[in-house]
Amino acid sequence: MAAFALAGRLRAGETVFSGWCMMGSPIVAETIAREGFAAVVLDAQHGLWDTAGLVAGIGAVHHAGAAAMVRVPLNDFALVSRALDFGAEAIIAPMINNAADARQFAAAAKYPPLGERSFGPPRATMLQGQMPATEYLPAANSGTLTLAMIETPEALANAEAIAATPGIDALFIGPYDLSTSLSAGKAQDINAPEVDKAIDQICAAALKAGKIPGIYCRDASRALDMVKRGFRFVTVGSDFSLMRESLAASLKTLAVARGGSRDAF
Ligand code: 3PY
Ligand code: MG
Repeated sequence: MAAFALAGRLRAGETVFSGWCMMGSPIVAETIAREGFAAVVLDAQHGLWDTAGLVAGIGAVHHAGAAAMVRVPLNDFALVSRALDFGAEAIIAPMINNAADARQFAAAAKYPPLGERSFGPPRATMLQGQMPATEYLPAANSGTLTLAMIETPEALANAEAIAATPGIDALFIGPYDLSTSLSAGKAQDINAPEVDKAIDQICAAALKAGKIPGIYCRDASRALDMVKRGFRFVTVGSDFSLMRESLAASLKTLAVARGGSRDAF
């Protein structure tokens, strides 16, 4: 795999689809990568990843030919630098609500003069083909990506300022939190008109700043719709949801064949 391939493709204007892994298992992450996704997000916010799992999972995804990305927990800016040192090629940070949050995120992810990332990436340089430190240092700021999640009314109001923050490479919409917060906790409806309008507004804010618009999608058909609306980094399903849907479909087939009973397969 070419060095920093994911950033290269997205910065060149390509559209990239990514898998999403919550189970905290390197083999599950690798399986998603081997099916052919260009990237796999290891979700350490709501998923089950611990530190050792992330190190192994990032290597497994990389060796399967895909870019490993990590979603860090809320406000865990220490893990931003650490996951990049482990070899993640992109970091997704949840609930980036304003330009100050965006600056904190960029500071952890980018080396000076853009940020304050501390230098020490032996695993990342190994995964990038034993790249010497003297090559990694000047290449890493553009070779790795920061995706700021827009998930609240405050973030929506500040989307242009967040996108314009130096060191932020992409806006990434979390439609479920966005719908929850826009409805003040009354609903989780990602198709509600106010959510739909916000989605277009956030996409436009990213494009205006010359940044990458990204969004989380539950399935492939919604992912394709979002690409038509201008998104270029689009995640498709998650290991939990895909596994449950596939198991439910198998059980339904068995139940139909057995006259409607779901007992004792
Ligand atoms: C959201 O929709 O809120 C997300 O964070 C997607 O993972
Ligand atoms: Mg969220």
